[in-house]
Amino acid sequence: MLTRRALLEGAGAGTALAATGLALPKIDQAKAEIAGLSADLPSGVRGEAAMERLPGKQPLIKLTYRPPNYEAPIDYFKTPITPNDKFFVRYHLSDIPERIDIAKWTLSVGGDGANGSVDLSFADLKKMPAVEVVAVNQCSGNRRGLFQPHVPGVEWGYGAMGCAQWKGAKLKDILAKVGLKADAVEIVVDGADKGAVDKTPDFIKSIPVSKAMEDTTIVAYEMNGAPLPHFNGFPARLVVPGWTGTYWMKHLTSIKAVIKPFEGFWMKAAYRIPRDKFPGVKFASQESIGPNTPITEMVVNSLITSPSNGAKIKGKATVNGIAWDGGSGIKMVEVSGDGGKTWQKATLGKDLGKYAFRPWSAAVAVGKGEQKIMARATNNAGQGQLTELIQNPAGYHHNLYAAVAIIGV
Ligand SMILES: Nc1nc2c(c(=O)[nH]1)N[C@H]1C(S)=C(S)[C@@H](COP(=O)(O)O)O[C@H]1N2
Ligand SMILES: [Mo]
Repeated sequence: MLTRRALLEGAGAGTALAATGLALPKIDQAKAEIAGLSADLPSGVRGEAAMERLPGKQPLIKLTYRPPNYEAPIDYFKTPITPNDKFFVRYHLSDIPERIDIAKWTLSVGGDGANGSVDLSFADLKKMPAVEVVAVNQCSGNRRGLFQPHVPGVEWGYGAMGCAQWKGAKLKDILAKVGLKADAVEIVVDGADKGAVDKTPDFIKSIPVSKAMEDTTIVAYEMNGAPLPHFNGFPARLVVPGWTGTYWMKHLTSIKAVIKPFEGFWMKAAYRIPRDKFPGVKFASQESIGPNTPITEMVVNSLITSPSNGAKIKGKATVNGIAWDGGSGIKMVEVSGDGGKTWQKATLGKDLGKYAFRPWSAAVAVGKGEQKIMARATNNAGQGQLTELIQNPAGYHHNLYAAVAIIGV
């Protein structure tokens, strides 16, 4: 359980008040803009949100405290690798582990789709051949708060995402320790957090065997060269490059191969999208257990990291940002300085791999008065961002063109 004491330990001077549970100071519009909180979010959300420090973290935008849901301000995306202490935090269940003793931690591997079972210690995991992959972890509901009309759920702005270099053991090597049966269809993963107290069903997820067998699907114990931060899944989490964050189980405790589609609440009832409305690989075994289909790969997207909303610019704006997708890689980013009337190609920055944030920059001419600077990315599969949202009940896959309003002087 995340206690007030734990929060206080990590609270910086300016945030101690919030951590005591006393009335939170309301942040005003100007401050919210600096924090990178979108002006498009519902006013209720904007009023409640506050910059707050979790233990071991820089200030993040708190959307809910229990369970902890904290997103990164836009400023934190100025580098294509998100530092560990600036990485967003998302939990579904209030009863999250406080500290995990790696000497006692075990990862149980088995299930009716496996030929046997084994308990791995943290040392066992670290002894296995290690793989490294740079990959974006983005919540399916990132930007949900920008959906019009509004949909229920955590009203995220732009920052429920981050990109890190993950290091760990291949899931397929772990599964090879027990051996998969020929009729195994999914790999089910569970973490140490629980929902018993508030009656929320335990957070358990599954991925298809085909995704589990990819060389970059790993049980990670390192993030950007350091142990995983507590709130990002210490001591080990699943990393599923290309797929939205929901499958990236934190505080991993069990891996089970199963011969029937897993029907837990978080597979059957949540994290689903209408069939055939979005691109992305199909999660075939799950399609038999509902009218809709599980969300899988991220859609192509971009974010303008500078200039920020309201900046005053004379003549020419240097526009910087990042682009990403579900793993085909970014082919092109275009930028407009005139609200989408004309577009020019941005220069792509360093390629850290097909699952990573791709930095880009462009210099565009801007006129006088309020101007809209926009960006749109295209991936190697030829998919682009949208000008109109594909409506879906849970507000997933928001990938409208990126835009900031600046003042030409
Ligand atoms: N144990 C556990 N793992 C979890 C979750 C959770 O609630 N509990 N949420 C998932 C979701 S929906 C997302 S978006 C990512 C967020 O990862 P982060 O908190 O490290 O940023 O964790 C995933 N793994
Ligand atoms: Mo998520």
